Amino acid sequence: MTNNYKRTLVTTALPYANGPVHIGHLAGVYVPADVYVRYLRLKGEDVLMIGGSDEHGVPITLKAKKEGITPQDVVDKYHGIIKESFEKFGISFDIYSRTSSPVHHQTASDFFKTLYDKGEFIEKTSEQFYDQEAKQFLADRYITGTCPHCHKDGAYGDQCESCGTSLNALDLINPKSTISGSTPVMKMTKHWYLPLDKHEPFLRQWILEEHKEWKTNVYGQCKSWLDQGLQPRAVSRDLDWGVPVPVEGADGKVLYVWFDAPIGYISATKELTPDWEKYWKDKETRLLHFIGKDNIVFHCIVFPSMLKAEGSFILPENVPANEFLNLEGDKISTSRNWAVWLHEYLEDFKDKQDVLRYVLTAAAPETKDNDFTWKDFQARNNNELVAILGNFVNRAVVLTQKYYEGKIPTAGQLQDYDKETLAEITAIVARVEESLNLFRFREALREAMNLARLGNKYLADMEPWKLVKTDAERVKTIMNVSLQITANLGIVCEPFLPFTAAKIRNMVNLGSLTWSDAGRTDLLAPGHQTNEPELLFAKIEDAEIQLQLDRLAASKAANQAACSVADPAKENISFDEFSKMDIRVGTILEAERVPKTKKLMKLLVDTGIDKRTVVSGIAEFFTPEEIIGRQVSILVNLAPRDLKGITSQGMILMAENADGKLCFVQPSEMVKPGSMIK
Ligand code: B3M
Ligand code: ZN
Repeated sequence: MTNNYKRTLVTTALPYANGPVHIGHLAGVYVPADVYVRYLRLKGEDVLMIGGSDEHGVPITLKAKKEGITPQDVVDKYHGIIKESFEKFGISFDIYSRTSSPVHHQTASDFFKTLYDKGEFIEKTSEQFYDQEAKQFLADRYITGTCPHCHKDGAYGDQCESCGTSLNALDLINPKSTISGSTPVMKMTKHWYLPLDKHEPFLRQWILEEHKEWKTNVYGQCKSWLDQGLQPRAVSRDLDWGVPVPVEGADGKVLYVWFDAPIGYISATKELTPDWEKYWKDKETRLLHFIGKDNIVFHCIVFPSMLKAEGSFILPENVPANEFLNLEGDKISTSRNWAVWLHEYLEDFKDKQDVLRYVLTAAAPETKDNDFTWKDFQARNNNELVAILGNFVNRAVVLTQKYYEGKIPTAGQLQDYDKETLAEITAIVARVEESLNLFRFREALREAMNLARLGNKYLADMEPWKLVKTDAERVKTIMNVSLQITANLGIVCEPFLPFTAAKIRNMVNLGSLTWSDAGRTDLLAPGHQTNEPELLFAKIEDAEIQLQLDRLAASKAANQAACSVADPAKENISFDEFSKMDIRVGTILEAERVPKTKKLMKLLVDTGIDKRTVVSGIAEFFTPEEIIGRQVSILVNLAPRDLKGITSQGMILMAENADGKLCFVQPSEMVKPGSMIK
């Protein structure tokens, strides 16, 4: 990391304004960014923290459709909710803007125009998915299908959320329109592409050689992208919501949301200060992007390529991306309502913002995915915040009130243990600082808590409440040392627990402290008046936790119910009737699509009895290649029928999954063709 920078610009991923924010957002991006920025501010550095809502793209228009309102209504509603949640949690943005702002539209439009004029795009007319029912091209999240990488269903046209891979819609297996559910057709359309391949040599040098210090998860993802080889990426879309493409012949086309969103960082800085260029165009500015792992490619490869192509901007110095936070062992999911929403948390745990900030930092998914559990939340509050930090500060301040009417006592002759304790304050502060500089926030928080542990142990060993009866002079020294630790906690806790740190500083009556004061052992002069103690943390009871667990259980139950509304049972039949059906295991030998149909596939099946032709309605779900050789269940004594001029002799048994996809009913192990199903 370069140390000779003059200022730092911290950007935080712009959340889509299509829903409220949850603990995953906070843990992955906003709490770590806020910790870091507060730390730099305490050091007196020139730093800006930029945030805002991402208000374009398909996530917004899909939500609008679902709620029956306009995209503008959607973003207005959620921008407000998101902004308020962040404010309440003390996320200290210098500006929290939005990409629907006029400044942003202008900035993004100009940026595109500059690249266009410089010949940095490739213009290409190609076939794209088109929904004939909805009469619309299917960009990004308007299309879903099976991921070509991890083979999970539900991947979007631009990204698979299961494996995090950024996708090209045309590579999806079994693509489906999310608007009408129909299988899309191909239609010609013109778009502009950023030739990432052209920037590959530069990116290799810049990331793989010059930024070996990036976090391993970030560096590794970049390397794997670069090793796979980069392709040109379309930066425009056929949509009516977004920043219009500012060139001739681009009616009905807008900038791709991932093209305009990162430019939002620039627009927001512009809105904030007329001096914005010094943050974006001066080599002595250190640009840092705080993001989650699903955004790595856009911030490390795509956006830097855009900035490089433009030519006048600096590039990020580091991208400290986090992995994902899970909730009670399961992936956080908006659609399944498997999340802890920030606005709901605040209703249940009023004034406990710092508790969540603490838990999310202590269990941050810094190097790997991590799990948030309510039990851990409770335990960390009760055993760490209450028992260690709260307890220590409370004892120090209460005893000072009791013995000295709140005035700092004068320390006498220091004993070895006092000296060691004071020296440890300085050492701990140095370690907190070292970890913060490396973006290791969990470690930094653990060290900060060690300061409270140090104080607790010191008080427990010294027992001033006993000693006061026999050696009141000695107690003055002990209390002085304890209070110096307390004052230091008022500084080192500030980045992590801003509300608590402010209370601590208020109790010891020290207003403006800076990071350079941390580690000092003379922060409180003898005779200095402290204030009445206030409670920092309260115990969280089992019942409060149970309430949260019950709420999650209700979510889970609702989801399961929604997924399994089974058809009612049919009328009973006799065994004789059942045994009339001759169902066998067969093997598919050949398969081909029936021309001019969407659904039908002609199969040649080895039934063990014979080899026969069956027409099956599975063409939307499988390619011929992938089903040849597969064992299936086939009703062989169904009367033959003609379908599109082909005689179908039997029926392949299929089951439908939750997404409406048909799946084969197969024996659990290979059996010989002709085996009866009975
Ligand atoms: N809105 C994706 C997300 O919320 C996107 C981030 C934009 S950052 C420029 O994960
Ligand atoms: Zn995938």
